[in-house]
Order: sequence, then structure tokens, then C-alpha cells
Amino acid sequence: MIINNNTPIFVTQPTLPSLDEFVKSLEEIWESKWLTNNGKFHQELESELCKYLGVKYCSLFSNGTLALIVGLQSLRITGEVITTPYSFVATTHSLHWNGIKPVFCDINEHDFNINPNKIEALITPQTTAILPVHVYGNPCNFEKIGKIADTYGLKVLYDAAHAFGVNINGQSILNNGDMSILSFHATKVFSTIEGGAIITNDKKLKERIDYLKNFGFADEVTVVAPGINAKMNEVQAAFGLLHLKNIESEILKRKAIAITYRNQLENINGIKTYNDFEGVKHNYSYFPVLIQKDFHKTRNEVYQLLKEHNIFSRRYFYPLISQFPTYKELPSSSSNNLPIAEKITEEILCLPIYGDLKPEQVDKIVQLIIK
Ligand code: T4K
Repeated sequence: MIINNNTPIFVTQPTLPSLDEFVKSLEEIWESKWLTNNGKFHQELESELCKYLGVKYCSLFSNGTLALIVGLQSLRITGEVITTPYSFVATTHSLHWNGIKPVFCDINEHDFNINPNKIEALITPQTTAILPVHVYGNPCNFEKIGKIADTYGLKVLYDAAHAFGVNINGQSILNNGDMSILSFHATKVFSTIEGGAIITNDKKLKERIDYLKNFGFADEVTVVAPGINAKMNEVQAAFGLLHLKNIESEILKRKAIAITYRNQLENINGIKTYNDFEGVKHNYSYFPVLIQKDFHKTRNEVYQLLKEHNIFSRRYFYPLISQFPTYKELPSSSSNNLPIAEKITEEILCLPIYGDLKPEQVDKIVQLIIK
């Protein structure tokens, strides 16, 4: 692709696998006439992902939202679930689709994740689980969340849609809680076009999840639950297998971009950048900055200015989920309950980051912001 001044720059772009190799995979699928329902590519991707991610069991899904919905079903979560308003709407929608009442908890300023110190005050006799999100791939505080869950007998499902491949001291963060849910949407660092997965350490639970994503079928004549159709097909899985080959180089390229942004922005008054966390292998799926009061432009002015230059940054996550009409009347959506989330949502801007982004494009973005 030829890049010129008018080439739009999006917040992210998928780095595609080789078209020739993808065509070869398609030929194999055509030849076999096996298109979906736990085919060869599907099985291979589950096993390759377990190896790459360092996890025990992986169940593939047609998208991350259905994985969240089925994950909640598989653990029979009911009543109330404590979650974060600072996420993509799908996190809370998955509760709504299960008839569960979301209870919003405020977030931390340093990592954008649910603040574990504020969870206990929100627990009621109806609370059955906690649904935290590793926002931008930043690991949640597992220890504190796990301790609360143990004390109150709650399940923990981590929405790990942004956290593909994130490790702490070499250990995958996906092994925490009862399960972790991934998204493999085209905008994610690892992609199957549309797709997702549930990660668990529990063999029986994996079995149940697999029944639920296939209408509840345990075998040809046995339906064990009112399942849904949430299966990943062979074309998605073949795409994913090829994408996985390039994941490490994609992450390294993104890391270089993150470093360039930081070097140029970290000393600018009114712009807050974030460093890597100690011991964490990040995936650089997003590059969030805060545009604060003492900067000479507002966050929305920066967003608009970039847009006028064909640069599409995103305000992930603005508005908060608690501010959408479906959820804003909930008691936990009140501003007093969510002061930090309400502050961050007004200041956040995610700058473009993806492997194919050129250094001169990064420079252009930085210059537009700071000049
Ligand atoms: N939990 C969390 C925490 C999530 O962030 C998400 C999804 C989910 C759960 C649910 O997982 P999925 O059911 O989606 O698997 C995007 C994605 O659609 C969504 O997957 C993602 N989170 C969310 C944070 O971002 P939009 O509405 O911002 O996407 P869109 O279409 O505006 O794309 C953003 C930019 O990416 C475009 O400006 C251009 C570029 N792009 C996009 C697509 C689709 C491409 O270059 N190629 C493409 O094919 O939601």
C-alpha cells in the first residue's frame, strides 16, 4: 500500500497474514468440504493457542461477546454481578443478556481497571460474581479480587478481550479467576476476523462450555442445556492460525511505536502517558493518553483536530457504560459512585497503534497534538 498524506490513519489496523498462505488454507477447506463444527483448523487453533498462551483449555467462539454470554451461563451466574463501567459495552451487555443486574464499581487511575478496594461495599446477598476487565491489557489486581471472591463465595470471570498474550513474570494472566474471555475481532492484536475464546483450567467446565456453544449437544441425541450457536468456523480458525505466526513480531513493532510516542509525549505539560508495568509483558493493543486540564487543547479538540487530518484516534471508553440509556438509571451508575471513571472518560484518548504504522506517521500525530 502506498502511504501519502491523505491515507487515513485509524486507531488500529489488522496486520494481515500472507494472502497466498490464506488461499492455501482455503483450498484445503474447500477440498475437505468441512466448513465448521469443530473441524481440523478449529482443533489445531485451540491447541496452538493453549501452547502460545500457556493455558490449559481454550474453547473458541464466533466472537468475544458470545463467549462472555456463554461463560456466564456455564457458571450459572445469576442475581447481581460487580463490574466496571469503563469498558466496551459488550462487557455489561453480556450480563443483560443473561438477566443479571450489573453493579458498577469505580476504577483505578493508574491502570483503568476495577478498584478492588471499592468492591466489598457493593456486595449484597444477590451478588454471585465479579466481572473485571483487563483494560488495554493492563492486568487487574488478581490477589485482592481473588481474596474477596474467596471470602464471599463469588465467581470471577475476567474479560480479557484486550489481554491476548499478556504475562506477568512469564505466567499468563489468563489463568486467574474461574475463566478468562478473549476477543479476536479484526481490531485486536490477535485476530480471527471475528472471534473469541474462553480460557479455563477446569476440564469439566471446558466440556460444558463446548456443549453450550453448540446448542447444548453432548452427543447426537443428548441436549444437556439450552445452548446457543456460538461456534467458530474453519475459515476464521485458518485465518487465526496464520495470524498467530506473526504475533510476536506484531507485538514488537507495536512496542517500538509505544516507546516513540512516550519519548515524545511524556514531558508535555497536560498529557499523561503510561509506562509498562514492572514484570509485565504487554501486548500494546492500545496506546492510551490522558489529555488533562492544563493542556492547551481539550481532549475533544485534539480528537477533532486529528480527525480533520484523516487521523482517527478513539475515545475508548467514552461515554462510560453507566452513562448509556439502558444502564444510567441503575443506582450504581450515579456520579458519586464513579468519580474516577467519570474523570478518565473525559480525558482519555487512544492514539493509533498497529504494526504497519510508520515512524513518520507517528511523528505527524505527535506534532499535530503538541503544536
Ligand atoms: N469486551 C471488551 C473489553 C471489548 O473491548 C470487546 C470488543 C468485547 C468484550 C467484545 O468482543 P467482540 O464481540 O467484539 O469480539 C471495536 C471492536 O468492534 C470491538 O471488538 C472492540 N471490543 C472495541 C473496543 O472496538 P468499534 O466500534 O470501535 O470498531 P470500529 O469498527 O470502529 O473499528 C475501529 C477502527 O479499526 C476503525 O476505525 C478502522 C479499523 N478497522 C476496523 C475493522 C472492523 C480496520 O482497519 N479493519 C476492520 O476490519 O469496536
